[in-house]
Amino acid sequence: MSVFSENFLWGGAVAANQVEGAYNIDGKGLSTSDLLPNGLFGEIVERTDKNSSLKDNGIDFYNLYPEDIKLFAEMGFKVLRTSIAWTRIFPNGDEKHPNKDGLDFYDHLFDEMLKYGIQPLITLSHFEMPMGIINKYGGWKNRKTIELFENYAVTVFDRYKNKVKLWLTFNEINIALHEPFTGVGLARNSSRQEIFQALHHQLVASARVVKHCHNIIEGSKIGNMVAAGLVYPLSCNPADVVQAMVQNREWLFFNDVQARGTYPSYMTRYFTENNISLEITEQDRIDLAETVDFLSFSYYMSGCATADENKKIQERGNILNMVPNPHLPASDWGWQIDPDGLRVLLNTLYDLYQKPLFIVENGLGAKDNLHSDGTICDDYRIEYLKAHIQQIKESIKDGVDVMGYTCWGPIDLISAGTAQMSKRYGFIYVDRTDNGEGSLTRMKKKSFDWYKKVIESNGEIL
Ligand code: BGP
Repeated sequence: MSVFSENFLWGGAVAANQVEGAYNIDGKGLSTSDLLPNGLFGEIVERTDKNSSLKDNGIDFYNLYPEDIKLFAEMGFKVLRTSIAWTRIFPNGDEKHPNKDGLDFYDHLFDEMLKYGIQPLITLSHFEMPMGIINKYGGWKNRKTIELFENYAVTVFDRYKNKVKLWLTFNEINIALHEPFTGVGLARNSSRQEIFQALHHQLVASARVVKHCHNIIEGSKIGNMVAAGLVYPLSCNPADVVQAMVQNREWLFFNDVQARGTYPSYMTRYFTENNISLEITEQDRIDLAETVDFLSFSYYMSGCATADENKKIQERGNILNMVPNPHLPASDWGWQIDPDGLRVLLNTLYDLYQKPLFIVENGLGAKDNLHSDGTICDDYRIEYLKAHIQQIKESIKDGVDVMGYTCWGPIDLISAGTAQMSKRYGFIYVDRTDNGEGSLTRMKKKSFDWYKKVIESNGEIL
């Protein structure tokens, strides 16, 4: 018998802005992602016909999704995580009526998944919001954005209530602390006061939407999503241990609010010491009490924390700045690989919140070699995923309730951080280069059959 439950949700995860392309087709409006041709940390550019980006066409999932979903089905996916581009439904964010073409597109997409028995797991906002809301209302710093987001969420809940039962509110909600433009639609030089107020609005919006989801969709489950920035103390010096505790709270705090329904007490101290004073209404407090059904997170790597200023060599990782761990190897992009960290993380989250956990992103971004005979031997990817799934197993044995695992990028896509095609995560290779050349042909990598077996054996054969 497998350690994984019979209905364990195996699958993969992508996001609209990294696969769909069709950035201005069928009435779609401009989103924050369309202004970041070089990725999350690149320059914010004004959108003109001249400054195109790889994301404009992505991997053309907008047109090729039937082929891709067929391949996911062949691997045996039980679930596929993707997002709805808010700007396909409300191009500027504040229209009275939704865009019919946008709604139709997702109807067809979800039908295609359901045809193969693949459950959609849908993120409402994955690194994109309408530029219309930023230009007119100032993004999430304005309370009005809560209402606009609710209206969008209610529209899609109503529309897809018979097709989509699993939802996530905001992708990596903690990104705003590192990249406020993508996170909350604010300028990069915004103050902590402004960012935390915007985040407060986002947390209230998330809680309100959780309530709508429960009311509108029978049998629904909705979770939050945080980038897990797990750090260990760089040494056993107690000062490093304290520093690690403080740094871990920077991302745990979001789980506290979304799973427990109130701000944790340590944030009171943080706000006071940093002269941050949030406007929180009585109604906000009531709204926040509606908590998520499960916690979800992305996990790619861990890092270290130190109190020693000289050792704080900040290396830019995923979205989080961490001190490198001398015991761990790293990916081609310098992300340190730590399967054991996943067990630490799952146990920590379960001990703290006792809610089911869903690993909705995990994977290895690597350069792949396409051989002349059309094969791609991505043993390094298999090794990475195998080691991580092994640690999920250990966690389940520890008693942790894990609902599912959707590894990141089951098909090659445009990377979020650097907007590159060459940073490949997929079991399926896509013929496209960083220059935008290529036929977009899909090809199975060695890992394709491997993952198929993992799912077939419910995690027994790794
Ligand atoms: C997370 C994002 C994803 C994804 C992933 C990998 O932060 O939620 O959108 O892209 O990281 O990052 P990258 O694409 O930069 O390799």
